[in-house]
Amino acid sequence: LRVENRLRHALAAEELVLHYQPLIDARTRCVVGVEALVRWQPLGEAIVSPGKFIPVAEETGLIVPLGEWVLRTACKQARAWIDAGLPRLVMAVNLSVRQFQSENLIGMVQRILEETQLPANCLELELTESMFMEQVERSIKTLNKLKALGVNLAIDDFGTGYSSLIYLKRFPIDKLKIDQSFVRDLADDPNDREIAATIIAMARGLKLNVLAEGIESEQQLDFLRQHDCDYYQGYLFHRPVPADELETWLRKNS
Ligand code: G
Ligand code: G
Ligand code: MN
Ligand code: NA
Repeated sequence: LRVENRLRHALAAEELVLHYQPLIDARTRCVVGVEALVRWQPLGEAIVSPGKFIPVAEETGLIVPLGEWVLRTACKQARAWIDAGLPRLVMAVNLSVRQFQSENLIGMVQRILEETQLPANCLELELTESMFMEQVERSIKTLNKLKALGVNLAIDDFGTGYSSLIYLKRFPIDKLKIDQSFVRDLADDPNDREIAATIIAMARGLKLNVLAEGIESEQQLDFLRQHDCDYYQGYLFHRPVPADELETWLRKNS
């Protein structure tokens, strides 16, 4: 309860900030998008990672206003970068289970796109496999409605869920994000190499884009390049940073 109240206060007191991490096109090595990652910075205290407070927000339902704040802030930022003349980027935003199952999701996304005047194809929503398990038919309807708005859909943490691969065939998905747990030991774990290579080949066969998360070393990158992964993300390229810092870097590097 204490965390819940502090989090409620954080939302009102504007203690939440978004950091942005570049998504890199493997062929051109250019930044083609960013992932928005929420951070909580209580006044005078250290940053709290979302791994600690997103689960609390989920349990208490606070994720709904918090998630709306994240989506609006990210879309506003993407619009501001377009207006500032920077190359067009895709803004990737994580959704939580409760947000995905909310009756108001489609309306909220539509309203925020209108409000911020962000073209729908500049928004990518990151979903996880666990969101689809319970109600497959309902999930497909929701995803179709999101696609009808024109937004992109990515499966985050791919390979870690209790997945049935059926959704790859039936769901209107654009991209798979290979979970960082498979990327971490690519240099020396033959199983991870096999899994990563298989996901990339499968994505290719299904005409889905594929991104590898958590790339930290040249060795990991070499392997992913050899296997023709489409997009890269990780500390090797850039850490998640505040908007102004990213903007400075984009001006220098694009
Ligand atoms: O940035 P970091 O690695 O600390 O993020 C930890 C977890 O929090 C990741 O699983 C990430 O997807 C999740 N996360 C970060 N920002 C958001 C957000 O805005 N909404 C939701 N639902 N999850 C987020
Ligand atoms: O669940 P999701 O994939 O959204 O979470 C992404 C998380 O991974 C973010 O919290 C981000 O800070 C973290 N992250 C991004 N790049 C790297 C990396 O290269 N190494 C590690 N260890 N974490 C990373
Ligand atoms: Mn993500
Ligand atoms: Na992930």
